[in-house]
Amino acid sequence: MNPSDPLLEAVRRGDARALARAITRIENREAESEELLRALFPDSGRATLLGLTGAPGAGKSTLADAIASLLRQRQKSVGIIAVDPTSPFSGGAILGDRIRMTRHHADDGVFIRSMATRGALGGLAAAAADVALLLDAAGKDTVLIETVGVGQDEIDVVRLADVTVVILVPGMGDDVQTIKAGIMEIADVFCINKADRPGADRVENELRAMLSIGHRDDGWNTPIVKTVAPDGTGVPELLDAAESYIAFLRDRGLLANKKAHNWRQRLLDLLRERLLEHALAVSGEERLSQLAERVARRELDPYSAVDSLMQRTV
Ligand SMILES: Nc1nc2c(ncn2[C@@H]2O[C@H](COP(=O)(O)OP(=O)(O)OP(=O)(O)O)[C@@H](O)[C@H]2O)c(=O)[nH]1
Ligand SMILES: [Mg+2]
Repeated sequence: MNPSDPLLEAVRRGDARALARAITRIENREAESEELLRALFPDSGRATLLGLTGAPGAGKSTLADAIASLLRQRQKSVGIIAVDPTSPFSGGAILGDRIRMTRHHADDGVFIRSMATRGALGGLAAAAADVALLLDAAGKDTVLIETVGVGQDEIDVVRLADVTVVILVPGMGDDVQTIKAGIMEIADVFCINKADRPGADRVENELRAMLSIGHRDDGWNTPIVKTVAPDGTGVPELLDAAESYIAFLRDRGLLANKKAHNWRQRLLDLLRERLLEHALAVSGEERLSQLAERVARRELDPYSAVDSLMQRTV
């Protein structure tokens, strides 16, 4: 890509329309998007990536909004990526995102984008990671990545964050015991949102009991912060807790390790995607379909079918 390409220049300036256009390219997996990201890579690496995950309706969007407002007061620019693997809609606003888009819409310092498409190969987590890189290169100081915490997809999404906040709420049936182990393990900070509702103290006690049993490998004591997102109560403390974790990692020289660990995962994802693309390009979709039909007719076992696809590839 030409270094003086107007789109590249506009993205670097943080121009919202250029960002929207670039993200659409990433989502549609257009060939130029890779060139764009390659060219922008040297500009990235400065933003703090903050993951927010929790059950549907836990208040992720409202919290992201409140955090963005606080960061804006501190003259920081913000990108928000709302990733919803359960929604078939994309390319604009989903659900509550419309509301905050109007709230921050006059402010160039906040860029918000919802993502829901699943690429044929690679998937949503990879696309979200590319968008985070883009916003980072566009000069956003903090990139908030909001995702519904229900399955592997969202665990993949938050894995790209420097710090992950897991949001719980009182009385939604997601008692601490019933929360998926995978989600609990990725929490660097716990947020009990809707603390204005009864039962917040109970959730806190259960969490404390749970945290007192296990210890993290990195020695971090996972803090618990109570918030009421709509009026911003507890949001400064939540941001402090997230920033403390990053400082903790940095002070111990662990931040570079964590980033390398995350990149290792990304590289594996990219490799998987490239190899698959290559294999399918070499063998052809038709050959794949033929083999699938033969397996379905029990003429061929699936392992031999894959072997045959591999042999053509290498
Ligand atoms: N009482 C109370 N309501 C809250 C609080 N935070 C959010 N809400 C409300 O909870 C509802 C869901 O909030 P969202 O921010 O849309 O939640 P979300 O987690 O982004 O939801 P999805 O994106 O649909 O998964 C909204 O009606 C909010 O106004 C809170 O601290 N207290
Ligand atoms: Mg939301």
